[in-house]
Parts: sequence; C-alpha cells; structure tokens
Amino acid sequence: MERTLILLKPDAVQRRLAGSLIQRFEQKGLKIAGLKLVQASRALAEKHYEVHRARPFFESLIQFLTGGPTIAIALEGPSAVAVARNLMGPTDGTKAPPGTIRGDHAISIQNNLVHGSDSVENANIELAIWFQPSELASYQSVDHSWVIG
Ligand code: IDP
Ligand code: MG
Repeated sequence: MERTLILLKPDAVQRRLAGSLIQRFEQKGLKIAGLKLVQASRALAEKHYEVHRARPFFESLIQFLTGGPTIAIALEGPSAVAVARNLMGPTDGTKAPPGTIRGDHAISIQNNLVHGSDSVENANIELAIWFQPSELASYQSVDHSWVIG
C-alpha cells in the first residue's frame, strides 16, 4: 500500500470541479485517508513548491496556489503515486490526452487543476507538509477484498 498527496488546486475549487475530480480518484479504487480545505499561506505554498524556486514561473505559481482555497487529499492504494499521476495526465493541459483529468478539463500549463506527488519519497515529505499525523486515518474499506483482491 502507498499513500500519495493530491491537491485540488484553487482553479479546481473555483471551477466547482472538486466533487467530480474526487470521484475519479475514488472510482479508480484509491481510498481517501485524509481530506481538508486549506487556504495556503505563502510559506506553505513555497515549502510545497520549493524544488521549483529557481524556475521563471515560481512567483506566478505561488500566486496561483495562494489565490484561493486548495483541497488537500491523502489517497491510499496499490502504487497510489503512479496510479494518481496517470489519472492526472501530463503537466501541460494543452498536451494532456483526453481521458486524463488535465486532458479533459485543463488547457493551461499552470492552471492544471491537480497536484500529485511524483515519488513515494516525495509523497511522504508532501503529506507531512499538508497533514498532521492525526489527520490521516488508517482503515480498511469494506470492499477491499473485491477491489484489491
Ligand atoms: P506536475 O504538477 O505535473 O508534477 P511540475 O513540473 O512539478 O508538474 O510543476 C509543478 C507545477 O508548476 C505544475 O503543475 C504547474 O502548475 C506549474 N508549471 C509547471 N511548468 C510550468 C510552466 O512552464 N509555466 C507555468 N507554470 C508551470
Ligand atoms: Mg511535480
């Protein structure tokens, strides 16, 4: 079992896509282990995107992520990091294939609706940035043996 951090970025919340995007992750079989609405501070946004600090789009990205509330979600399941990234599609909405979240709903490289951790190591770091340990639940869903086998 793996956990990954998903963010429904402020554009997803503003466009009222949150429910349908959560549904896509749930329908795949990923389980919600934590979920909250957060108005990210500049400090939180900078910590999350620290790896991109030197990039020319960094300031714009921070303005975007702090420009409205974000829904932070901890998702759990087999290969959750890769499974979630595949559901999201590539970064650039203009290039993301139909059938992916970004391919179906995004046409911007910055305003691409979702964040998903890109490795198990980064997932653990990012989950700790957005969630207290007590905000993450460990439980087995009732259909576990049917969904996971
Ligand atoms: P990812 O979200 O697909 O992992 P990253 O390369 O990690 O993509 O970039 C983080 C975020 O920064 C992207 O999701 C997007 O919002 C923004 N971003 C990435 N590249 C650009 C760019 O060239 N211009 C503007 N924003 C960008
Ligand atoms: Mg990334």
